Amino acid sequence: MANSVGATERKRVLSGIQPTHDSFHLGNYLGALKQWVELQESHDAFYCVVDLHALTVEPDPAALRKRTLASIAQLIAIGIDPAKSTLFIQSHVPAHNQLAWVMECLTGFGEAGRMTQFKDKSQKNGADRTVVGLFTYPILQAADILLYQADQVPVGEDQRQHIELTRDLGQRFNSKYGQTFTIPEGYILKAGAKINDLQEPTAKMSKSSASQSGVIELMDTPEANRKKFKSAMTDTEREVKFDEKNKAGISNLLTIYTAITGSTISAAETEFEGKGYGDFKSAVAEVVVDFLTPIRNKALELLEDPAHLTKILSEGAEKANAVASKTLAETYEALGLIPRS
Ligand code: ATP
Ligand code: LTN
Repeated sequence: MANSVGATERKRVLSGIQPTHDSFHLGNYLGALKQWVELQESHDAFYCVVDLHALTVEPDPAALRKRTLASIAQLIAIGIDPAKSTLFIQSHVPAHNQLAWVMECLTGFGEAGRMTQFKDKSQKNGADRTVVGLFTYPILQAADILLYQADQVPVGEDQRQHIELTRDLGQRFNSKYGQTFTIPEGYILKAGAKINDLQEPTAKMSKSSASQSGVIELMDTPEANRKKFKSAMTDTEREVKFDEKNKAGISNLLTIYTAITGSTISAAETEFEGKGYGDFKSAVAEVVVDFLTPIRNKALELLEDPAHLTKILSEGAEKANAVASKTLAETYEALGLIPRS
């Protein structure tokens, strides 16, 4: 079994994704999830659906339940193999909340207030509608990572600051109370780390965008996704050329095209030399749709057998709990909390 043989020598990787929507999008996939799949071959991998983080956006219980299972199905459909990776739901491992409290007691108020994602989201919603959970969100994330002694954390560019906070908290704890946590590194690729919205190509593709017309969803129908590519925002020139500053839309499409096909930007520029934007957009749509269709079908098939998913999750929770409770016990011990006898 990949999980037991050599697990001790392999580096550990951990990542998480929120079940806040019915579908993941192409940005999630290219920025993070694609790397999750690759890393499970060489690393001892722990991947979780962070349902507790999703509580920061007022949940609808029925939707949360459905989206959590849909997230698991999509992760398996893109290639996360439960025989290779420990796949679990965050709330199945109580140590996440427990370590988060410890980390909250190590985090400065100003330090948490400097997190740009918190600043952006709280500014958007207004102070009265901002919950404290949004403020402590990155600290729960730090606990997710530190609990598993992760060496690497595959995420998109927007998570860099949260990984930095995780490192600071881990180092702070280790220097105050003795070596307890592995200090993780972000695993953030250059290509694909930021995929932009097709309609607003200077903003990141996001699950919580006001309009979904520029967001390519894994679970959307091929027709819907084709349409979104056809109406993607471009510019008034004619040349398919990578230039993020002046040609944000075309550059974003080139990034998507090369990330899916494995081609390079310059090869793609040559391929589409002399062709119009219409042809280019259709070509990008086709490679993406061809890639996503089997994923969508597989996820839909998995969702027809929820008992199978529940079994995978129960095994995942078992393995995750074993690792997490050990780290938590060491943390409590280092802090001087008396263990229950
Ligand atoms: P929201 O915008 O509502 O916060 P999201 O779409 O960013 O949601 P998350 O669940 O926060 O989705 O992110 C999951 C993973 O996908 C993270 O590792 C994040 O860095 C990555 N990611 C999200 N959006 C993009 C994007 N546009 N390009 C590249 N990576 C992304
Ligand atoms: N904030 C992350 C989700 C997340 C995460 C984690 C990522 C929660 N816990 C632990 C990596 C490791 C996001 O993607 N928005």
